[in-house]
Order: sequence, then structure tokens, then C-alpha cells
Amino acid sequence: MAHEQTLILIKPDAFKRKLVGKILQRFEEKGFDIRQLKTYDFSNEKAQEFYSVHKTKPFFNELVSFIGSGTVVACILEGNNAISTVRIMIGLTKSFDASPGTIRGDFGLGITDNIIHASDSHESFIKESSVVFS
Ligand code: 3AN
Repeated sequence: MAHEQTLILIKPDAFKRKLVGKILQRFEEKGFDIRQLKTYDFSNEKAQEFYSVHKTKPFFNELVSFIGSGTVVACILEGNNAISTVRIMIGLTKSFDASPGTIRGDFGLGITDNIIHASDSHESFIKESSVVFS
């Protein structure tokens, strides 16, 4: 178990649906500390940089366009095992497959529009947080 930080993005679909408070509440109730928090509007350039690991994927353009389609909330959370525990809390990528009790499982049905992003490794956290919080 490691005391660590992770980055989440509450995506434009969730922001538009005014789910920000409910989503942040789950992480606070779990015991994570909010270390950074802001609204953020991705430029096309920043979106491409953020998702550069997916640049060869067929859904890359859709991903970049969706994350730039509206305001997101970016947040750095800190606590024990933050990276893997937050990934468990958000649920599977395809929201329609995500278990009830997870954030995607409770709030969404989409794939590109899947409510929330969370870093999947320490390396991703360093890269992603430098894009959004630089
Ligand atoms: P996660 O967000 O669960 O880490 P990744 O890293 O595999 O999932 O994918 C990054 C993002 O790409 C997902 N959040 C989702 O929005 C989008 N995505 C993944 N797979 C697909 C797919 N098959 N079709 C469209 N978009 C996808």
C-alpha cells in the first residue's frame, strides 16, 4: 500500500448534468484528500497531448473532440493506494458494463461519454497532471 496521488477529470457529460458535487463527495467520503481542484477547458492541442497514448486508436479523434466539448473539473486526490482504489471506484470503461456502486455504473451508459477519467499508473498521473495543472 502506498500513500499516493492520482488525477481525475469529471468529463463534460457529467459537468453538464451537474454531477460534480456527488462525484467529489464519494471520494471525500472514502477518505481521499483533495489537493488541487479547478474547472478546465481543453484546447484541441491540450486534449491531443492528454490522450497521446491513444493516438493510434480508432476512437482517438472522438476522444479528443469529446473532452474538449465542454468544461471539465480536474482534481488531484491523495490517499492510500489512490491510483488503484480510485480506478475501482470509477468502474469499467464501458459504462453500461460498469457495476452498480461504481461511478460509471451508477451515472452513465456511454463509452466516450463515460463520466470520469482517472490515471491508471504513476507515470500517467505525472504526465496527465502536468498537462492540466502546468
Ligand atoms: P479508461 O478511461 O477506463 O482508463 P481507456 O484508457 O482504455 O479507459 O480509454 C480512454 C478513454 O477512451 C475512455 N475513457 C473512453 O472514453 C475512450 N474509449 C475507450 N475505448 C473506447 C472505444 N472502444 N470506443 C470509443 N471510446 C473508447
